[in-house]
Formats: sequence, C-alpha cells, structure tokens
Amino acid sequence: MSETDTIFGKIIRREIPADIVYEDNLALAFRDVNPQAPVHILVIPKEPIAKLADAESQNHALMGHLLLTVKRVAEQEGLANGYRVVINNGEDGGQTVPHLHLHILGGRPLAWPPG
Ligand code: DGP
Repeated sequence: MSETDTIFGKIIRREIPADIVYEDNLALAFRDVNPQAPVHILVIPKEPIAKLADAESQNHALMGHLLLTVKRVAEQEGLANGYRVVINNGEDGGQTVPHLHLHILGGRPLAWPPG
C-alpha cells in the first residue's frame, strides 16, 4: 500500500463497500459512514491527492471538476434549500483520511461557526 493509498483508495477500487451516489472518470461520491447531517456525502478525486495543500497548478481542472461534482450531487440529493461544503486540511483542520475529500452536508439547518 503506497503512502497515498487509503481506505478511500479501497472504495475507488471496490475492495470495500460504500454507498456510491455518483462516479465519473475523475471523481467518486459516496455516503459518509458516520453522517453528521441527514445528507452527508464525500466527493473525492480518483487521483490520490492527500490533502488540499498538496494540490498543484496541474490539478487546476480537477479541482474545478470536484466543485462542479459537489453541485451535481447536491442537486441529485434534492438539497435545494442549501448545503455546506467542507474540506478538512491536515491535522489542525481535523482531516483523518489522507485522501482529499469534500464533505457535502445538508438536509437540516447547519450552525456556524463549526467547532
Ligand atoms: P475527515 O475528518 O475530513 O478526514 O473526514 C473523513 C470522513 O471519512 C469521516 O467523516 C468518516 C468518513 N469515513 C472514514 N472511513 C470511511 C469508510 O470506510 N467509508 C465511508 N463511507 N466513509 C468513511
């Protein structure tokens, strides 16, 4: 297992199950195993970028694609009343899985600021 291979790599390769809600050649979206809201979905790149801070200018199009995937999945999930997009980056950011992921949280009003 490489340094950037994580539980999310196993989900991409279908080595472990996940409730996948969207997939294309660049991205995968699946329900979080520990949901913090009625809708809690993770959007990840198939390319194993460990964290946002590791993204490079060559990832420019991919980063835009991930945001547009968030929008597509939120529409698919019926989150017309709004939702939050979160990227936890690194230790102080609370990131626990070192494979870039965008959380989509919705289905209830969300408090601000987060903890
Ligand atoms: P973060 O703290 O930003 O690194 O969030 C990682 C999220 O990943 C956390 O909300 C729980 C979720 N997660 C961890 N392992 C699994 C898994 O095996 N399957 C699924 N579906 N989600 C997972």
